[in-house]
Amino acid sequence: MTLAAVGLGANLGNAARTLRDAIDALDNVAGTRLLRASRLYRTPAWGVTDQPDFVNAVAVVDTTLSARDLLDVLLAIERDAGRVRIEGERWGPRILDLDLLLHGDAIIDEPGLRLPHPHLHERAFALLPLLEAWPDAGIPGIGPARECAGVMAADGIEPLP
Ligand code: PH2
Ligand code: MG
Ligand code: MG
Repeated sequence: MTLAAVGLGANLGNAARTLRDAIDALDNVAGTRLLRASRLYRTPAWGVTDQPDFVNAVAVVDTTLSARDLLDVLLAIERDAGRVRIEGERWGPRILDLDLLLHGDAIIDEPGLRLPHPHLHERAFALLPLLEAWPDAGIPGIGPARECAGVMAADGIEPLP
């Protein structure tokens, strides 16, 4: 079994509802058990800032799936939620985004699969919920997630009521 962290995000449609449903879907994946989920957070858009706020969360699972197989499952859950990928589009608004943030201590750089997630250590919207669900999380090749979050502004990030 491997501990993996999944980042959830959405800023189109009923984002909170979509994230809750996606967390349920993760718990129903064969060979995968939901261990913990963070609260849902409202977060200002990062990267491309001219778009609606996001709702973000992190789920921690225990899984027998390889990183690649888990990624394929995440993409299928995104599609089921109505996500349509637009060619060349980066960091734009989305109905549901599921990112594999960590898969055990894997360091992988393959087409479509980079672990740890290449932006995890610089994104408060991912680090804060990760630390809530998994306070001791480590980012392979980088260090404790807590240390990354400690040096980062978290302006405007707040848990949903
Ligand atoms: N996802 C992005 C780009 N920017 N900003 C926030 N706050 N939350 C996200 O999930 C997010 C983002 C691309 O995946
Ligand atoms: Mg993403
Ligand atoms: Mg993604």
